[in-house]
Amino acid sequence: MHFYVLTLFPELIQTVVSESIIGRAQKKGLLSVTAVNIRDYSEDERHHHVDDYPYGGGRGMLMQASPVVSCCRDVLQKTGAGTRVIYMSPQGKTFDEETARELSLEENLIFLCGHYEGIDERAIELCVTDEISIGDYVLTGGELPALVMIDAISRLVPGVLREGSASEESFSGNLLEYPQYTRPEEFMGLRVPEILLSGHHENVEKWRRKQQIKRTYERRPELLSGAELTKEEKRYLAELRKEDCE
Ligand code: 4FV
Repeated sequence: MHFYVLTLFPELIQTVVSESIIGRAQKKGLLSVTAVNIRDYSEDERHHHVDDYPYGGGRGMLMQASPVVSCCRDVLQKTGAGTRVIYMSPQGKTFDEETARELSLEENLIFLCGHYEGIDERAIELCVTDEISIGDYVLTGGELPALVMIDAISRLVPGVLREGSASEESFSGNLLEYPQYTRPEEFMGLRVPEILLSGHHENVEKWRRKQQIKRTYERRPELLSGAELTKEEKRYLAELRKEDCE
């Protein structure tokens, strides 16, 4: 899988993706991340300007359409015209695990990182296939959102994580993850739940599912509608709801 990040801060991207799991995955040839500097496509030979004042007034500066479109089209030459071009912005569809799974099936992905107050709308019309937001807050640039998405997508690429570890976790099956413990058995007076020391795998599995249902019910009840629960688990959820009403 190949990621292309169109940005005014290529070093920021290279620094982060050369470390840890993504760094190792690149060394193993499982994926690649290429940062492309939009400033290299500025029409302004002398100062390489890429921003200008917004028509109609208003605060801040905007990225000009020309360097963005030239940069994007140059990368599309390499990846092919059908490549998805993702623009990170608060106006986009909110990113989630399902979107990460969908995008992890692509061969190439292009991320367009805005800066200043954003990008001239015409560049978005001409280049962007998907506008995605990582949350309802405003950042100084699209680089961190692009890195968040590359991280979430990369760990779903076969071979990047130890086999199977991506399958039983938060949002897989629409439930939050169960609490986890490691040595020592007692820490500052707090003990690991006995069930986890029992070695009785089936009971451990049951306990973990109950913990997932309880946590999801307490913290993200809206997720439960999409969760597949057994009859016994539905009874347990009903008990939780009943306790709540008492
Ligand atoms: C953002 C978000 C975000 C807006 C203007 C970059 C900034 C600046 N991107 N999810 N939230 N982008 O705040 O994706 O250009």
